[in-house]
Amino acid sequence: MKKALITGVTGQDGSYLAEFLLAKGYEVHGLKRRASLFNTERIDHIYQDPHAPEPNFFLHYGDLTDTSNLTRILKQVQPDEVYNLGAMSHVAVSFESPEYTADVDGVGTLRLLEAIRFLGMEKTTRFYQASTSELFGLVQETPQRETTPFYPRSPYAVAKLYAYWITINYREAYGMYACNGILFNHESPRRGETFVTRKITRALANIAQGLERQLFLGNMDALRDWGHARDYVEMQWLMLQQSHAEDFVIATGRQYSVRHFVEVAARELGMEIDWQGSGVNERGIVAFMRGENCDGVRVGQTIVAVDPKYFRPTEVETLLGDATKARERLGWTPQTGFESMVQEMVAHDLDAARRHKLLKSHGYRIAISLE
Ligand code: NDP
Ligand code: GDR
Repeated sequence: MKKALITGVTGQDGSYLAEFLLAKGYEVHGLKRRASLFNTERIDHIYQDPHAPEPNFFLHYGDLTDTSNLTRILKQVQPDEVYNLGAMSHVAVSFESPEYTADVDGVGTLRLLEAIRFLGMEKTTRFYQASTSELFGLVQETPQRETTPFYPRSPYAVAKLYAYWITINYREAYGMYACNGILFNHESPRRGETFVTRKITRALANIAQGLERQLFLGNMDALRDWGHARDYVEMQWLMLQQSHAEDFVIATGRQYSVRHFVEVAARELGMEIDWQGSGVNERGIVAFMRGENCDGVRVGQTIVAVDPKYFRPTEVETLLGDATKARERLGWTPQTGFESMVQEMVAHDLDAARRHKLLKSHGYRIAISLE
């Protein structure tokens, strides 16, 4: 039985990857952070009581800022594969906490690699680094592929640039099987609530059900290449199953604006949006509605508005990936298209909004943050 260690197992990708590896018969170990509230919601459905007979999913308290703890867990688990998905992953927040982001996302990767080497596991443990399309930043070529020059535009992207190169350096210096997956944005119903796609599907579902009035967004012209997280974790695994380590771009090859995402999600809920104004005065107004999914709004209601507080000091305006190498060498193609992904996210958040509405109607107070 192969053993895998996943940092960031409580995150979106970590939860899908853990499911995927368990289904492949792996023994899966995950690093989770201590928090004052439970932070395992995304993996509760696969949690196993360690006292159960023959458990194959284990959680270890740890943090990418703590070398001794990473070394101890690696020594104890002796994983065949390490997936480094843990990160302070929010681009906008990285401008608020740049030093912490560098420590976790940049130096954290070094800590893991160095612990593997220090323990003498560099020839037996394969390493996956969660690299990102944010490395391309101010894009130098379209579409972006493995050879496109990088131009990071945030403390997050700069920290990930360090992680990208230190992964390659350990591969070249010590012969480690270590590789970078340069993944473009990928989403799902498990996406963190403050990333733009989930923020939109969650807020529009709440608005449609009459639980909230308006969604405030930043740059609606930003263009992204959005795939489904479930498809992308399979590629993370595939990258570690090759005869030698290489880096791969993973993307759908299609891009849409944030505004278009709003339109598709609204339509899914039965609302057509009429855009009025531009820049910070831009408004999305309900032009037409149908069906019971949106009986909490009325025609003429402004449901989307721009709040400049969501603009970033330096923005990544456009990203579009070319995953030809992954298609040809890994035989990988994404299964879920853009529209089905939005549908799945909206259905999930509409269901949650209905449950909240029911609770509210029975006198329960519910807190909904639309940040
Ligand atoms: P999430 O934000 O959903 O998950 C991040 C995970 O990292 C969480 O489990 C989080 O723990 C954990 N984490 C945060 N800080 C630390 C720390 N100091 N020590 C240990 N663990 C920590 O991200 P995603 O699942 O979306 O992304 C996974 C990885 O892929 C990240 O590295 C991200 O930067 C990268 N990436 C993501 C893309 C995407 O579109 N989703 C695209 C390209 C790259 P907790 O739950 O306690 O907060
Ligand atoms: P991104 O994702 O920065 O691409 O990083 P995010 O969803 O945060 O932003 C995408 C684009 O939407 C614009 N935007 C807003 N973004 C947020 N979060 N909130 C808003 O209100 C809003 N309004 C407009 C942003 O300006 C941006 O242009 C994600 C993360 O998962 C990273 O960890 C990962 O590396 C990259 O994707 C690839």
